[in-house]
Amino acid sequence: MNKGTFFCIDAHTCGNPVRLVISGHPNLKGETMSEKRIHFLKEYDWIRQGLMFEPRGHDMMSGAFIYPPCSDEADASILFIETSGCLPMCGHGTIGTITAGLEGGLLTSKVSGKLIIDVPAGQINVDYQMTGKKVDWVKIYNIASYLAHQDIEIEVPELGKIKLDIAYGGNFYAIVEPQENYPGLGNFTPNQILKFSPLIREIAGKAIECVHPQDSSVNGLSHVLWTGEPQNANSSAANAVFYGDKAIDRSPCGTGTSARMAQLYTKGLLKQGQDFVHESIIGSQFVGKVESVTEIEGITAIMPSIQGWAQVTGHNQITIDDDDPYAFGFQLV
Ligand code: PYC
Repeated sequence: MNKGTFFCIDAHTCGNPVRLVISGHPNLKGETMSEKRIHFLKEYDWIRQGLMFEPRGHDMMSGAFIYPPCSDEADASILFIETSGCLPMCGHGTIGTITAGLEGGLLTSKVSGKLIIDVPAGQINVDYQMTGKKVDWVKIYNIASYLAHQDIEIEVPELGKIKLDIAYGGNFYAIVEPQENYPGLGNFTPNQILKFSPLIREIAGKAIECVHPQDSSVNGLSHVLWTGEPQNANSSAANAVFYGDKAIDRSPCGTGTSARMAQLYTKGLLKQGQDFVHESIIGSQFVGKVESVTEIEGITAIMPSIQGWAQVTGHNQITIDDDDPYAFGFQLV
């Protein structure tokens, strides 16, 4: 029996996939996107699994649904889906969704070049530029981001002692900078990132509690951000973000860039208003900036922006039929 047919626009943001689902939206209960996200996870997670996992998706697959706005001032809402669940916020996902949504005529703004979007982590403002029917770039004014924990020391099997910070940029990130047992991105292979990231996430996640002070449904250390020297002369820094079970972000990672800027700003290593050109593992770039400074429940936080681009790669009609033994996908972990 056919469980659902989903029309999708496939795109990538600076190299990382975004599958914008444009039909087959379940009716979600809740006043906010945070509540709707919980309802989706409880009742409709099969849709995420079917569209993100193999054989219809893959380890890096990430996507979104556009919903009507939850608040009077917003133009639309976004629900993010990916292999590990529904992220509260996803930067590359937003840039890809806005690009595909505008080019596909699914999003219209009240003010040209500007959008207000409700996401599970809160509300974001977006600027964009179009030439004809193509979106040139998208700039996200992300939610408040902050350095949550500093100088955590853990013992990682086969790697040894690792020191890390934990910062929030829409998801919680363990940030690993070059040190005695980590030589930096240039001398660490993708296989090493895939091997050691789940260990770091598990060990640090057990040792340190990560809960957003204003929304306890946003919790848990989910991502690991490895830093190093950039390849491009005009980049400020490089990073590789591990997410899900086997994924390394091919984009510079929007929430990761926000978390990294919060860490650097709080440590006095980045100034408000300064461009922070962040490079991914494949050399693609986002331009980040600390737009202003605020606080969350007494903790210093930044209001970051991230600018990047996306490209539509195709249109897809995906069916999920429960006659298929792999209707709801599988993962090789
Ligand atoms: O761009 O925020 C991001 C992101 C999160 C996971 C993968 N990309």
